[in-house]
Amino acid sequence: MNRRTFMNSTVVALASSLVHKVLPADPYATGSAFAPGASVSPELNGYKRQWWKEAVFYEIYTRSFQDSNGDGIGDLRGIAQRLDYLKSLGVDVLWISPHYDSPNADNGYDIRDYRKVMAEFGSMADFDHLLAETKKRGLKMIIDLVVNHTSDEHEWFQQSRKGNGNPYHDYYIWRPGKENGVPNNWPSYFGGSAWQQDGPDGEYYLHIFAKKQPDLNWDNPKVRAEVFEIMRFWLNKGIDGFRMDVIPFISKDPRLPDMTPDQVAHFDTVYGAGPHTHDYIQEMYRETLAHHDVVTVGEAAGVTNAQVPLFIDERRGELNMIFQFDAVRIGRRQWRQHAWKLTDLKAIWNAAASNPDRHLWNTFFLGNHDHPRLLNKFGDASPEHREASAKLLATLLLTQKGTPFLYQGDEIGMTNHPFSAIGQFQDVEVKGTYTDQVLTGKVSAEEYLSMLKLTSRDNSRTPMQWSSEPQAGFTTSASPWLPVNPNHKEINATNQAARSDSILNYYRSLIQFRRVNPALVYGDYRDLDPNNASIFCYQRAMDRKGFLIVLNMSSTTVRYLLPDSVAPGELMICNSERPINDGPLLSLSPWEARIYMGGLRN
Ligand code: TEU
Ligand code: CA
Repeated sequence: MNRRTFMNSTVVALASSLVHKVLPADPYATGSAFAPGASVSPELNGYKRQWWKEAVFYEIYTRSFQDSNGDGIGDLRGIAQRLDYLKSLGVDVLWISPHYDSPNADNGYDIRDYRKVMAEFGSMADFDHLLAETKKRGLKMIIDLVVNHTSDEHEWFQQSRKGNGNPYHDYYIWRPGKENGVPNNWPSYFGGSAWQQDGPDGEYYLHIFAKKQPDLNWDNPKVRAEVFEIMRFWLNKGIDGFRMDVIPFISKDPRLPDMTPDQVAHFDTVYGAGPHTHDYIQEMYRETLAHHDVVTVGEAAGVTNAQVPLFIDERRGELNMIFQFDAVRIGRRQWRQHAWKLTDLKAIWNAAASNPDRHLWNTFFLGNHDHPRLLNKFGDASPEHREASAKLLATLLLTQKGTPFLYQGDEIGMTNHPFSAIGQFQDVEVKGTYTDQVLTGKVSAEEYLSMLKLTSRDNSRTPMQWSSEPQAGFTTSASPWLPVNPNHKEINATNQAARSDSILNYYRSLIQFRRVNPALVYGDYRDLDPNNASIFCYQRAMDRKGFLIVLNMSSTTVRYLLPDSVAPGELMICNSERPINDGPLLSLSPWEARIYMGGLRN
C-alpha cells in the first residue's frame, strides 16, 4: 500500500507564505490520523482511506506547459524541467494529456500508435525519464487513455477501411447508409454528421468526434483485448493510473436509433446509452487495473448524477472517480454560454457531496483543457478583482468534498485569451462548428466570435506563463503553436513566487493546509445557506470538528449575517487585506474567502 505520510508540525512554517494570517499549529491535525507516527486508521469518517482521496491532482496540457527544444510545442522534457515547481506547489499527482503518436487532428486525442510517443513531445526515453524523475520526487503520474476512438491513421483503421472481408473491419462501427444518406441523424461533437462514408463497400463509419477520430467497436472482443494489452504495456512501466477519455461512450445502442428532437439538446447522453458500458469497464478492471495500485478517473460526458454510482461504487470493481460536468458546464449549450445562478451551482455540488454513501468518492474541479479559464467563468478576471477571485476559487477547490483537480496556470490566475478573430483559433471544434453555424448563415460571425471568447477550449490552452520574458519563458521560438497571452508580463509564475501575497503562494499554503486537515478530505459537507445568491457558506466536519468556509462570490462588498446555527471559531485563512473577525455580522469584501475553525453550534 502506498500510504502517504502526513506532516503536522509544519503548519507554522508554511504560514509564513500566507501573508494575511499566521496560522497557529492546527489543533485538529494533532493526534489525528494525518499526524506522523499516529496509528493510521484504515478508515476516516466511515470512508476507506486511499492515497488518491487525499491527493491533489494537477492536469498538464503538455503541448502548452514547457517547450524544451525551441520548436514552439511543449514536450515531456519540458515537464521534467518543471517538476520542482510542481513539487513546491504541493500537488501529488500529475495527469498528462495524451502523449502518444498522433497526427494531432485533436491535439493527441486522436491516437495513431498507442505504444509510441508523439514525435513533438519527445521519445519513449523521454517518457521513461519523466516518469522516473516524477517518482524520485515522491510525485505520481497518470496518463490519458483515449480508447473510445483512434486516429483514422491508426493501422487498425487503415485495415478496417479496406472493406467487409478485412479482419480489422469490425474494429470500428460501420453501417450501410439509408435512403437519403447517413445511417442515422447523430451529430458529431465537432460539427456535421457523426457518419463518414468511406471504403469500397459504400458504408459509413461512426465518429462521435472529428472525422479523423473513428469510434472503436467495443462489442468486438478483439478490440477489448487489444485495449487491455495497451493498458498493461503502460502499467508495466509503472504509471500510477489513467484518466479515461469519454469512457461512457464505449458501448453504443447496437440499433443506433435516430435521436428524437428532444434528445438533440442532450445528445451526449445518447452516445453513451449502450447496454454494455459497465460490463466492459468491469472486464477492464479484472483484466488490468485490479492487479495494480493505481487510480482511475473517468471522463463521464453525458452521465447524469443518478448514474454516477454505477461507475464508481467501490464494490462494483469499475473506476475510482469520474468527472461529472454539470457544474463546470453550467449555462453551457454547446458553444454558447448563458447566464447562470450561484444557487443552481451550489445545488449541483450539494447533490453530489451530501450523498451519504461511503462507497462513493467525487472529484472536484472548475476547469480543464476543454473549458475556459475558471477565473473568467466563475470569478472576475478584471484587474480589480482578479487576484481576490482567483484566491477565492482556490479556497473553493481545496475545501469542497472530492479530490481536487487543478489545471495548469490556474494557480497563477491565468485568464482567457483576448481572441479577436475567428482565424486565431486552432481548435478542431471551432472549425467544425463554424462550418455548421456561420457558413450556413444560422448565426452571424460576430455572435459566434463573441461566444467563442467565452467558451472556446483554446482559452485554457495558451502557453503556461512562467515569466515576463518574451513568450513567457514557455519557448525560445518566436511562434509558439498557440499565442502566449499578452498579460504574461504581469501574470506569471516567477513574479508570483517572489511575492508572498501572490495567488501562487496562496495555493501553496492552502494545499498544505488541506494536507494536514483530514476534515477537509473526509469530512461531511453541509451547505449552510443554499438559497443565498452571492454568499457560499458551508461546513466540512467529522467527529464534531471541522471548518466553516465563507465565500463572497460577488464583486461587491456584502454584509452577511451568519446563519443562527453557525458558530465560527478562530479565523484560519483569509484572502483579504483585513481579516476582521467580526462575526456574526460579517463585512465581506468582493471575492473575500475565509476559513474558520468550527462550524455548527451544538
Ligand atoms: O472530451 C470529451 C467531451 O465530452 C467534451 O469535454 C468535449 O470535448 C467538449 O465538450 C467539447 O467542447 C474529451 C477530451 O477531453 C477532449 O479534449 C477531446 O477533444 C475529446 O474527448 C475527444 O477525444
Ligand atoms: Ca518542443
